[in-house]
Amino acid sequence: MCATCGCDGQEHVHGKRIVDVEQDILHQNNLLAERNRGYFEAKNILALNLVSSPGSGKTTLLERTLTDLKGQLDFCVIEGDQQTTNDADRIHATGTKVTQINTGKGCHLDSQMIAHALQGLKPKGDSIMFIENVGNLVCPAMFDLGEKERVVIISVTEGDDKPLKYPDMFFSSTLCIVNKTDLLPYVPFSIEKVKENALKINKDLHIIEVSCTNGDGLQEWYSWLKSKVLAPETV
Ligand SMILES: Nc1nc2c(ncn2[C@@H]2O[C@H](COP(=O)(O)OP(=O)(O)OP(=O)(O)O)[C@@H](O)[C@H]2O)c(=O)[nH]1
Ligand SMILES: [Mg+2]
Repeated sequence: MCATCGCDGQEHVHGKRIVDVEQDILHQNNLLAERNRGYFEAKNILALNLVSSPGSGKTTLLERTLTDLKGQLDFCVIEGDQQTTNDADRIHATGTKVTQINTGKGCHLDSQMIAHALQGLKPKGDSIMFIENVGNLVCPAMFDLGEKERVVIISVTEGDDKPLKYPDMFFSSTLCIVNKTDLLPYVPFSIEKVKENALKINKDLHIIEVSCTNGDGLQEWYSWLKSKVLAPETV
């Protein structure tokens, strides 16, 4: 028996079964993602899928946003991690409705997990739903959750070459947040280079530089958010 894919060695087509299974999983995921998207559209919920490597600052950005915009916009959050409720606890402390999904061995959220979480969360209409994905710059790129837009976060400690090394994530996102700019004096990271690399992958990518620690750039992120849900004259 073939040790790679388990076939009987007759008419061996290396990797074919793996590709078939992967296509099937993604097809099922995409079908349910469309249902989630319909749910969000019907309730006028702006669903944003936050993706990044572990530790880029997704939860910190959410903590700041939910605190600073409290009373101006309605939010709820789905947190995705392999283990722990740490991030959900941090979001809960801001007074925001949140649910945690633990993926166990899984390295990404999928649309079925979101559909299930929505049943318990029951988000309000006319609101913003943040989905914090599992920290991982690879697998979450393949899984549509039904979000309206994907927001990729990269922090300055990760290296300015990351858009070139993990292109799918930067290609499939509409906004890129470059976080931890307060650390720029201490790390060899070029803002110009990361922008150049990101735009090579996705020429339409909008890029905002922020520091969740000292607050630099957060107003631009808040304006971006408001521009998505409020009438232009009120932003
Ligand atoms: N210096 C600095 N540190 C930051 C900034 N934003 C976040 N951090 C720190 O970075 C670490 C990771 O932040 P998290 O918000 O937990 O990152 P995350 O992307 O949610 O991590 P995972 O959920 O594990 O993928 C924490 O120690 C934060 O305090 C920033 O703008 N500047
Ligand atoms: Mg987090």
